[in-house]
Amino acid sequence: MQEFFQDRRNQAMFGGTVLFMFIFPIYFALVPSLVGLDGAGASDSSGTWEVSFTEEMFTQTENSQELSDGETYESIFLLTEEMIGENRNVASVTIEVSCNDNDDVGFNDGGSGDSDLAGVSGELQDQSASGDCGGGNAFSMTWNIVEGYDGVTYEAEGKMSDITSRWSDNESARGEWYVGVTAEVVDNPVPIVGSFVNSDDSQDYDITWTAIVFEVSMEPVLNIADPTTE
Ligand SMILES: [Ca+2]
Ligand SMILES: [Ca+2]
Repeated sequence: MQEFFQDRRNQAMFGGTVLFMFIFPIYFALVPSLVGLDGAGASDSSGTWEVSFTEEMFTQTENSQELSDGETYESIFLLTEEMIGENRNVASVTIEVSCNDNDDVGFNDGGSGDSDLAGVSGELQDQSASGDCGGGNAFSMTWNIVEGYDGVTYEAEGKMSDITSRWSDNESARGEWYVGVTAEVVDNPVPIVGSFVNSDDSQDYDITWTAIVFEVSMEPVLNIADPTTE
């Protein structure tokens, strides 16, 4: 061992090795924070960001079958944590109800809906709506979970964590969405010319649930001065 250290070249090598043993761990510990890749650094990075959204739409369609006047069809839409995913948020949930009253003369049937969100997380307000069976939408209800969400890419200045929380659904909208669809059936007293059948005692309703789920992405905007304009 003594002979080893008497050689100046070996001493230098040993010194270099010891130096790198210290420098490398320090270097690799520093690099992530220098380029903003470590956890805390990334979520708190300030700067100018291009904020964009990737959407997924979940839909559920069903038909109530024929309902008599005053009868209620119970429509349930399940929005689970598994569907939403860890890094995604719920933008909105919509129910659309349409009906086409072609059983008698004129579109005189209608329908109404009442929600019950007792099985849904968050502080969401129940809604009621109603409308006529003209063939199109009789009525619809929309719950905007993240206010102001439109899915449009924009630029923002600030911390990543602030932008992320701006678009958070705060874990709401998960669970069992319920709307009772109640039929209003009207038998038109005016007979159909040339027909013996003119009795309307039922109506069916097409129901479509739509949930929009999104993920936020942020890309740094590099403000490099354009040399040609100077
Ligand atoms: Ca009718
Ligand atoms: Ca009808």
